[in-house]
Amino acid sequence: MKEKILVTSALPFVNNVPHLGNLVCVVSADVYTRFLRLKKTNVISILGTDEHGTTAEVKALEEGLTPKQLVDKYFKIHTEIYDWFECDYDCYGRSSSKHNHEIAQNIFLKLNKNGFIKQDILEQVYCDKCKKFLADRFVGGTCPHCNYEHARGDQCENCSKLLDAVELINPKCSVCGSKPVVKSTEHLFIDLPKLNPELKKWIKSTEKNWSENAKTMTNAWLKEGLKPRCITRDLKWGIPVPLKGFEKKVFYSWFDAPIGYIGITAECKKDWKSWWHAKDVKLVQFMGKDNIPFHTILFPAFLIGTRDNYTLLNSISVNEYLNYEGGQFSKSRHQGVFGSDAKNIGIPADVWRYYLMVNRPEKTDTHFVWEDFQEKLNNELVANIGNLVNRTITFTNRFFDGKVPMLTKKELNLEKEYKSVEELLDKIELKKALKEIMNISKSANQYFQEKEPWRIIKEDKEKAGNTLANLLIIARDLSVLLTPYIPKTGENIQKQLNLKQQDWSDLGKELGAGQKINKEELLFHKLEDKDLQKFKDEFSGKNNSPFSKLNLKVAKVEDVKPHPNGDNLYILKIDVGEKRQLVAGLRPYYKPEEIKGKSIVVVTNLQPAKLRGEKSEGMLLAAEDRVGKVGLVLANAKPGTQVLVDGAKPGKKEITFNEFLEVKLKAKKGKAYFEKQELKAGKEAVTIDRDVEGKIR
Ligand code: B3M
Ligand code: ZN
Repeated sequence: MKEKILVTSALPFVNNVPHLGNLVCVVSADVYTRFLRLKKTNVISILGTDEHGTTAEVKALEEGLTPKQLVDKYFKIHTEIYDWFECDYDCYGRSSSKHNHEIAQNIFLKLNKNGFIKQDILEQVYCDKCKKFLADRFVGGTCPHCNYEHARGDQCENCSKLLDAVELINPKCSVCGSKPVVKSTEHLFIDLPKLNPELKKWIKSTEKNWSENAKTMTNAWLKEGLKPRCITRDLKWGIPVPLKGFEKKVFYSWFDAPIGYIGITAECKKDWKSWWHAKDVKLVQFMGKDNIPFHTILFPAFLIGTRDNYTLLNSISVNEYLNYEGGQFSKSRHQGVFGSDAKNIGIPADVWRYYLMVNRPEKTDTHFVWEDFQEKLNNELVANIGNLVNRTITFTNRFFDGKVPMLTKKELNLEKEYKSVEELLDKIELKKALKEIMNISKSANQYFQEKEPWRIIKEDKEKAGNTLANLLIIARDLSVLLTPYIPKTGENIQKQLNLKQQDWSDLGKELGAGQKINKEELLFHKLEDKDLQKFKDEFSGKNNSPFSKLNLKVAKVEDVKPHPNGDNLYILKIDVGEKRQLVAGLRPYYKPEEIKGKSIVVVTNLQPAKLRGEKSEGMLLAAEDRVGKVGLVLANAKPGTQVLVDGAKPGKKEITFNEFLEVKLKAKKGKAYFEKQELKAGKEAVTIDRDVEGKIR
């Protein structure tokens, strides 16, 4: 029976925009799946988003959205990014789907019926002001071991001791700053000690297929001794627990997230059970190193405990971290390239994919470095692959009328090299395999140089033709070998060769002499130094806070009158260093005389708009609290004064309203802030003219 392979990529949290580091795992699983498809393997791949958990709730609070609105917003962003990165998954879905609700609840009920669920009291930190239990990362305080004042509920980054949030001295809610209390509540636990013997036996049977870091980390957890692990949470957003007395609780996101692989398969495949309840299926899982124990201990424990013969992990590929230019990726500091940035930079997805794989953090963390990125693009993609294919196609078009010349002697026999690439890919050695493929292309370039067809053509056309016939075969072979990594390039080479889709079995085969090929086309373009510098600056995170997208200025309100076609709208005439007109929805909150003569703050680089027929050249800033009270942002400075935060520069580009919304401004205690920085007009902080705390927009 032909082997069936089930490939999963860890499901990214869907409360942020994924950066290049987050894409390593997603692209790796896609590369491996594409390779298996080229070999006609019976394979399906699973990707999707991890949608529950405290982070989603807190991020939703920050963005003034419900958790559902938040995950819907970011699910769309993630989907667009994975599509753009050519990630072609067979099953793509969400851990919040109804399929996953049903399957997770079913697995829980089986675990409970089989005696692997225990009840116990859990002391948790509760915030009366936020009216919620706080997950570890949302509690801060002083570490009881080393007195470090900024320890988090789960770990002290100073002495790296694992903590329990209730141990913290002077604990503080990281959401609202107030002092939380400790509350005891009943929770449900998976009885890992009871499953330990079967787990250990299963791990012994399969860990030979695991990466070193997966074995090390799993055995460390086993050595420490498995304890019952809580799988319920006092949250509203999540999969409800189907057990009397626990209906108000939801599952811990690490319970329903790995089950999400099954839920997503069920969302997309009617025959999902033939993949997840099957002995003939090999499950290959890709993830970042921080996800290992959840995949090698927790998830298998859930499945083993059901006694339902679920498919268990067979081999695991774990990547270390990709960092950025010696630092971290940071959205708020606009440091590093995020998926949405890569889409807009104008460099094709294949180039990003190539860089992520040739620089894949397999044994240690690696860094994205712009100079290195430029070197890989210019000296490997352009100068090696691009150059070989371009001169082979161009030469054939120019000297052989675009027809494949006669092959009189096969001079490039690379079967051994192809076998080695296949073995490496079968072992998921993606980086090594890619380097071997690039060496094959290098040796073909050397063959081109040695054979000198441009000279030989003058004296022996047949001999030059044979050289080209050999090279055309290599160009096709490279298109197959590279397709898993840079699929659009593979497709393009086959288009230039005028070939239907090729697969692994075509490697080394002759091309029909006389077969017409197509016009040559450049595969890649160099990254020039000036662009390199521009990108380095743009994503450096220095003087580049997202705040610098905005161009805020002080404006004096010279006239206010009701908008003829908008009950809530005023038309304002302002002096912002130049005369402008604004339309503002302030009528429910202010009388005209309360605005006229005031110095307000205006977003001057917002795309101009027409509101009910009246032009609006910018937008004034006002704070709004959770009960809808509104307060104008005011400045004590002359019209045209820039309003900035320390270290930021005024934005030059015109921005959309959505881009403005990405810069989170808020009003607190009568002042305006971006992150923790005060907005200032000149030296003086701007103020909020009423007692309003909340988002500014
Ligand atoms: N979302 C952690 C992460 O994004 C988690 C993976 C779940 S895989 C089931 O790194
Ligand atoms: Zn709080």
